[in-house]
Amino acid sequence: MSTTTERIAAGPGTGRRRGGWWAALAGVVAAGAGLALAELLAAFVDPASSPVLAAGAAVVDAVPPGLKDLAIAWFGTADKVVLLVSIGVVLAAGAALAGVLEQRRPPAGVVLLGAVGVVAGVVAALRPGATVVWAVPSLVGVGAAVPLLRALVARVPGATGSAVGAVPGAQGVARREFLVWTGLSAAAGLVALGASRAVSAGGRAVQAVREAIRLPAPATTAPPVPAGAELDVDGLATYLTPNETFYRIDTALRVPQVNPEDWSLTVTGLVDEPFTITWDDLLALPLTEHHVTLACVSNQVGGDLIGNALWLGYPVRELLSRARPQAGADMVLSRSVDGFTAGTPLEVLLEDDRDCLLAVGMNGEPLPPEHGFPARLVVPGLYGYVSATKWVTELKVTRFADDEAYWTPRGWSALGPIKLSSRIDVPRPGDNLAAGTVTVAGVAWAQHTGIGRVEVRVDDGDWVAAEVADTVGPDTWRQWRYDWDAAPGDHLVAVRATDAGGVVQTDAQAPPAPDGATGWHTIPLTIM
Ligand SMILES: Nc1nc2c(c(=O)[nH]1)N[C@H]1C(S)=C(S)[C@@H](COP(=O)(O)O)O[C@H]1N2
Ligand SMILES: [Mo]
Repeated sequence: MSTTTERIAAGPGTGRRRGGWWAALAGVVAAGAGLALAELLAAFVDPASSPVLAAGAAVVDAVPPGLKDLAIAWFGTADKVVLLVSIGVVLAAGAALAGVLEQRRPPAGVVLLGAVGVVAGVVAALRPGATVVWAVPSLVGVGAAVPLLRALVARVPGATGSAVGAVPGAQGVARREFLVWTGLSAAAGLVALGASRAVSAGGRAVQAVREAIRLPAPATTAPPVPAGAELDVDGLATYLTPNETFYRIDTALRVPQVNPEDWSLTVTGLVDEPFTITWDDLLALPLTEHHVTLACVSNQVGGDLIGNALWLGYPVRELLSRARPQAGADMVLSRSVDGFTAGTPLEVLLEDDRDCLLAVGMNGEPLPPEHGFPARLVVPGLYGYVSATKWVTELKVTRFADDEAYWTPRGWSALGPIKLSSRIDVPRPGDNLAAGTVTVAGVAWAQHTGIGRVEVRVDDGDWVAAEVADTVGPDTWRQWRYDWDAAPGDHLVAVRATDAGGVVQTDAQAPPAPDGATGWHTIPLTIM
């Protein structure tokens, strides 16, 4: 055991210190090779059984609602990348620590590595939809990493207690042997990683199936989008949002790859006639087309977690009627392959004049994988977290008193009707604007009720009516514009909407949690 004086004496650049860096490198390489092996096995077991993805998913599920909002506010849709990179940094630091510990206080490094591996295995096996087999990639990975760590640390050059390095004059040989071992281990890890990529070609197979799909023509077509729905203002959100730029929000770190051939939807729970339909059954049914503006409850005032698309699908109402819900039921818990659930009021789904769809198409093509391929729910008027389950495989008719959806115990309201809102898209704060006519434009939405009026206010002036564009119906947003005669100076421009029922958008400011943000979108503009 080293004494304090010895440790102080061993300053920067000494053998001991260098041994520490080598040991850290040994830790990173051993853990990395083990992880790569785990990834390779996970590609066979289930991609979501990968220790990194399983741990990441567990972190996502455990994150308190306030933090989720912050993550979305700071990183937007990049929050997942940020999470995965953070996990990588923590893992690398932990692995380096394990290397150093194993060198200085054996078997502390092995114990640390082993414990992390076992915990990862347990976490993976406890994921929704997981089986005990999901623990295998983590356990085998750590099973390989532990002896590798011992072997590499034993070859750390120049370290006290190191078998080879202790012999004076043998430093060069020792270093070479260590580097050969670490190099080979790292190479093996990279090969395993490459192989895991090749094996998870399952994702590409689903992609190919998706591209080959020709969706049937709708039995009930949507009304054509009127020419007057598009005001053609530069920088204004288009009436229809292209799939490529449609916002994406979900808890999935890796987009679930669901092959329609293996997919089915089961209607179950408090029903007289539970049943299951396959992909072919679904496509053989008369499908309906409908434009719906989807919105996320996490959207801030003025935010962009909202988009409008043409959906193609089968009315959920028909599916439910066929199953014949029992008296007392008041909720449908829809479940995704990835374990996510949403709780939707049964009566909303049964309404005759509300086109709630089990959707298979989005803007004329099969759902993109990240938007729920092969099937998802779309409910006009409700936030996505209580209605829009992607990769949906089960509709369980139940009661709010008996079942809770994913976000409910995480601080979000069980009920989530979309709040009347409006947004300014142009100009942007900071734009160079000259005095004279400045076009202010944006969108306003009150799904399923419809927008009646949009007004703009500059500074402390009066509210003045904006021009409101056409729409296909009440379930989508509407564009609006106002040609403002702008005078030089600093100004605050605000917008507010009134719904088709005469309700005026509130100026009371509320944050997204627990049931949606409110307040008037107000932006500062400087006119030169
Ligand atoms: N399986 C699954 N479906 C989900 C979610 C999820 O996390 N997992 N998030 C919901 C939320 S919060 C929203 S706002 C919408 C977003 O749908 P989009 O990503 O297609 O825009 O999907 C909903 N469906
Ligand atoms: Mo959402």
